[in-house]
Amino acid sequence: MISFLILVVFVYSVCASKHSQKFLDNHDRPSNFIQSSIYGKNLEQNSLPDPVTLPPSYQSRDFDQEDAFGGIGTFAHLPFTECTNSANSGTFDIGIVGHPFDLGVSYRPGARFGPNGARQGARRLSSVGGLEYVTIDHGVNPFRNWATVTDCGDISNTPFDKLVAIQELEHGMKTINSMTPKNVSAADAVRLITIGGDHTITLPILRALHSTWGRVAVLHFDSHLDTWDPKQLGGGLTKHSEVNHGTMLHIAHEEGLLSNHSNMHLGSRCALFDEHYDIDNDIRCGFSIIRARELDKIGVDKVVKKVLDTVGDEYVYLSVDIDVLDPAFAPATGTIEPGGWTTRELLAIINGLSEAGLKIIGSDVVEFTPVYDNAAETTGIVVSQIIYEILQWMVKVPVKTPKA
Ligand SMILES: *[C@@H]1O[C@H](CO)[C@@H](O)[C@H](O)[C@H]1NC(C)=O
Ligand SMILES: *[C@@H]1O[C@H](CO)[C@@H](O)[C@H](O)[C@H]1NC(C)=O
Ligand SMILES: [Mn+2]
Repeated sequence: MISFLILVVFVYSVCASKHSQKFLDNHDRPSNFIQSSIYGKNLEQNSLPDPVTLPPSYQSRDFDQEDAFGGIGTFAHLPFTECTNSANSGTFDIGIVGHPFDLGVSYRPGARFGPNGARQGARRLSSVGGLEYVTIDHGVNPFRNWATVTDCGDISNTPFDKLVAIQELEHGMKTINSMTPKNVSAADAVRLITIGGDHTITLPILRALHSTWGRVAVLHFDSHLDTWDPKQLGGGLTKHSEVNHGTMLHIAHEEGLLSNHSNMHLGSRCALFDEHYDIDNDIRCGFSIIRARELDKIGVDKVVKKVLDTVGDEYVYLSVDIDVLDPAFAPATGTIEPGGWTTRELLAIINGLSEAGLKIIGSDVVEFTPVYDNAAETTGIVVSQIIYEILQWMVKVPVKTPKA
């Protein structure tokens, strides 16, 4: 085989040198590869088009942050704002905030890289010219409506101590939450969409938002309940072990952060540790449940109606654990449960809640763990699309605080 290859190379080089000799003899030396190739033989010398002179709008695009391949990788190419800096108060209405934290997981780790994974998944979204300029479903460009939307970057937190990290996240969220919105005629508080991070982060977020909004109805899209008694899930050992991504809603209830009766789990399909205790405790925490399998029987509209009937005009905090989706649609997560909703179903339910005008005051999308994603970035793109849908909701429904 090798000697055959050597022979081929030898014959080829002899022929090639003969050819170039011929060109030289004819004073017809090829000046580029195309002319010397067999395809170039038939090309008229003057048939190639002149280089195009770029119009001025293109010449100024050297560093176009809004271009799909320009600038630096913020969420949907949004401008970056240091949202914790009081000098930036009054410059934005809605912020996308990353929480790179995963010290609270019980199974696969790595969600601390979720915020940047979601930004990668959001490259195709853009405020101008991108795929989502105005969608056929919304007819609104949420990046160019009454609200100024920005990427706040990630909140620093230590990877060495879970409880300290949670305090850092709460402090960061409180600081951003205290900023004055830009469009004060539409809203009297900024609103934030947080990218996790494991689900523990919902606890510091709810703590940070409480002084602004009071008790909120949590709409919790998740395959699991996450109201587990800390004594049961990881608890009884140290304080550190009690605060984790399966207990944070229990703790939020104990701290008086949740609505008394209007919280809901949507898409549940988990195993229970104790059938009776877990459900009783969940009801005590103010939750009702729409299981994943109920959707097939009652449909999207009935799910939306049940939520409206439960929540009424209470303030809504939306928490989306990406494991609410079937692993076919979102494989890259920590605690996978087969048998979940499709992306279309989830987006349609969120859209239904938005159309109904539910008062959304904040949101998170959590448990995206990029290291388990595939080459097609399936999960990262889905996470970015869910955030886009939530953004549509926040733009559609401006909300005033109880003080207003
Ligand atoms: C502020 O928001 C209102 C809608 O609530 C809108 O009518 C108005 O144009 C916005 N102002 C600016 C400067 O975008
Ligand atoms: C919710 O429960 C708390 C504690 O029992 C109580 O103080 C509060 O008044 C209740 N809120 C409403 C709106 O019922
Ligand atoms: Mn969860």
